Amino acid sequence: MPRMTTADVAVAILRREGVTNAFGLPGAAINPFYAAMRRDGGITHTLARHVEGASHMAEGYTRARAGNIGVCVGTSGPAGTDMITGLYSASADSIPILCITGQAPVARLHKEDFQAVDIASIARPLTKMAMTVLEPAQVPGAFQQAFHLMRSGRPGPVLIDLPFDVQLAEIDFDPGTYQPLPAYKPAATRAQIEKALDMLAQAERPIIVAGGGIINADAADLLTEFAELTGTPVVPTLMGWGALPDDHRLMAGMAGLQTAHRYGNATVLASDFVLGIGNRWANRHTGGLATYTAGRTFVHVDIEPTQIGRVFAPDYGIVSDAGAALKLFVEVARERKSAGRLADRTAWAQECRQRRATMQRRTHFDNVPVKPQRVYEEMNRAFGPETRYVSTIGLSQIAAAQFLHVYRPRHWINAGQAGPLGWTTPAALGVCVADPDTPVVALSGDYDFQFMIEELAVGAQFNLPYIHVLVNNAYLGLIRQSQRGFDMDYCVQLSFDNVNAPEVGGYGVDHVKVAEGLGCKALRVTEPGEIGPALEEAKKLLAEYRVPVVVEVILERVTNVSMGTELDNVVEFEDLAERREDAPTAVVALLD
Ligand SMILES: Cc1ncc(C[n+]2csc(CCOP(=O)(O)OP(=O)(O)O)c2C)c(N)n1
Ligand SMILES: [Mg+2]
Repeated sequence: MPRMTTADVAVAILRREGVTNAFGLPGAAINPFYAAMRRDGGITHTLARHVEGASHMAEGYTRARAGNIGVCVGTSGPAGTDMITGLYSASADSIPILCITGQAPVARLHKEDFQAVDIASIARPLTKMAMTVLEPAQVPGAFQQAFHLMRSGRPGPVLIDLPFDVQLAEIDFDPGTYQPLPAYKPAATRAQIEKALDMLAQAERPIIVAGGGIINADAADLLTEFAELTGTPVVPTLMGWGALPDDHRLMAGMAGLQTAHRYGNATVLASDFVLGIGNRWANRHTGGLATYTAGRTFVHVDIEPTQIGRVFAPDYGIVSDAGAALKLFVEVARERKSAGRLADRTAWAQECRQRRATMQRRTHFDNVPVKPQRVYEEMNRAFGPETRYVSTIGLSQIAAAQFLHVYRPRHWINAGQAGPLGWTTPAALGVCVADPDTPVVALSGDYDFQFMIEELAVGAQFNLPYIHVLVNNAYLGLIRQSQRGFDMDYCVQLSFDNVNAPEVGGYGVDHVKVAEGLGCKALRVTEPGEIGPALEEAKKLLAEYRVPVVVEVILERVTNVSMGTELDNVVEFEDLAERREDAPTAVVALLD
């Protein structure tokens, strides 16, 4: 039996579990683990500039590809606390990441040792397991259990904290016979699917609300097949966006208070039956529950039993992995179709499509300073269906969801629930590591961009090329808009006269200089007509230099983006599209 340090055991297990990449930064207390990674040589390590960045890189890495588990590594004390935000956003969006931290030696844990913090207790509410491994012989079991939990049921993150002496202790371990534990995924029964389909058959205007669970289960094709078989229009949630291509005839638009389409909300309100699959009735999707649920029957399919009924009581709940449920939905629907037992939904689907073709927001503005809507129109022209978008939060992200197009699962990568500012840059880098062959376009407001701007150097150092569209309004735009309710504009301005950069015209930070200083390429545009050419130029720079390329668009300072409090009370601030030229890149052409 080979005898090895538990740090070597941990690395051997990571390899056996399929890990090829890690994101992190070393410190003294995690050096034994780094030494083991070095000895092994099979894990590519990306050195973050901030440990929170490493945790978001791990999230981006997981979110980009089915089956991936991002690993982030840091030392004891502040490294673990820095990664707490990543654990939060991962757990909130059901994303597995494994966070590994160093720790003070076991005998000194209670002595207020240098950088000794009880990270497992801090991480516990945000993880499926958070464990300081005190016994060396427990290390194999801890890692084996970590992978089992991350993959089972509702996916989520795990933290394993390794005291310095535990990492160095030797145990007997045979990597050759190590076997990952099977993941537990509950599956719907045929009787349950039959019942749900019976309920759907009773409806006249059914829709499917497709959540991120479908993406997690890698079941987008099954969703599409089921929607097509039954002719049911699909409303993806923000986390499910891309499960059905935006140009699919049954794509009915997104619903919600912010990241939503007018036609998506109208279709939800017109429906009489909602089949939610792998979704969690997020409050910014539902808005007020009375409006959302009135007059509708609900079936809710979710992998986590305690999610059923958490937000409101559905008429029927099924505990199942989204993929397993959809497989049966397709099977039974196919049988019913060949028996002539499926209702014809053509008229209802056509009605939804008609809404899509008539209820559009205007994107074409020629104003200087640029209106944000125009940026997305230009992005739609410049970036094709192969593009993967990464964004976090703010007016920038909300408008992106309203105006951009997403055609494939995992091509809208967003920290949907937690929305931690600064997430975009490191997450985009993690996405680039996971899939270097697909073009990545990140989108940030100026504040999100400034939060973890140092991570751009990681992209330059490790040649992780992507385009970062930066929409600069020199404002905490979303918060400025929400302060209208308090009749104030307080502590939300990012503008100042930059003594080194009068050319930024009072917008404060010179992002171009900072990005260049960090080893990236950067362009700034101020006119709407310059956006398209700048995006094309960015593609060239990216191909030539293989580093992140920032395209900053100077926006008008104040724009209010459509949002509201209820699905039937979303406030529009701009003229709506009336002619094709008003929304020239809309997927469904506006009916004249
Ligand atoms: C860590 C953190 N603090 C505060 C917030 C609240 N918040 C949400 S959006 C936003 C402003 C974002 O500004 P910017 O990135 O410039 O985007 P804009 O809304 O201007 O497009 C703030 C402060 C947050 N999401 N995360
Ligand atoms: Mg801003």
